[in-house]
Amino acid sequence: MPNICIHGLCINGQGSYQCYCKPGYTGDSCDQDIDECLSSPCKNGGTCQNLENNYECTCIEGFEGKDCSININECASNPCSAGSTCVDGIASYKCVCQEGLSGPHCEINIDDCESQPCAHGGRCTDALNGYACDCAGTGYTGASCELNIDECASQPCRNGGSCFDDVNDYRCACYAAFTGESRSTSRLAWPKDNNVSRQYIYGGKEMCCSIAKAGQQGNG
Ligand SMILES: [Ca+2]
Ligand SMILES: [Ca+2]
Ligand SMILES: [Ca+2]
Repeated sequence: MPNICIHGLCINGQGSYQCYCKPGYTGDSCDQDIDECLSSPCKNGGTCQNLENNYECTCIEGFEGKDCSININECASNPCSAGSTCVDGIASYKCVCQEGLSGPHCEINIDDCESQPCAHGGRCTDALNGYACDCAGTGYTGASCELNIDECASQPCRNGGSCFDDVNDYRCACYAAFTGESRSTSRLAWPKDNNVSRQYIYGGKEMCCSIAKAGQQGNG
């Protein structure tokens, strides 16, 4: 006798029979495979394959799971440099860099010295989203070497001499009776004071500190 219930169990009755189908089959003779793909169980563009009492999804790139409902976290491997923010996408990721960094993985430290921010010949050292200026020897100070140091602050001109600030230097206007060691011999570089009691001397330290010897005063 042929099997009347192809994928099921046949129960004999009074002049009749009843088929009880195995899971996944239907029909009077349990001959029809139920298509589990009809309910579209595969999400996010996955492809469904009908199986016996089951289905199988083939996911597109970037998704996983029985129903392709899991967006794979491409940020899990921490592809962006430290301090940057990784934004997960579909089969992709994007790095949002902190200030001062650039590049696909925020791996490039932007050269903040490129704009030459250190004035007056100060030496620039790049940092993260900033720079440091070494103003040594320039006669200037400040974050960008923008401030002319007041060399008169220490009041180097003695005996009533007037101090004039210069770059990395100062000059004193001395009364004629006084002079001092001078780095520069260019006394002529400065106009003679109409008040003949003073002469300008360029450079030097401890200016106007001593009484000029005969022959040293009033030249020029
Ligand atoms: Ca993803
Ligand atoms: Ca930088
Ligand atoms: Ca100065």
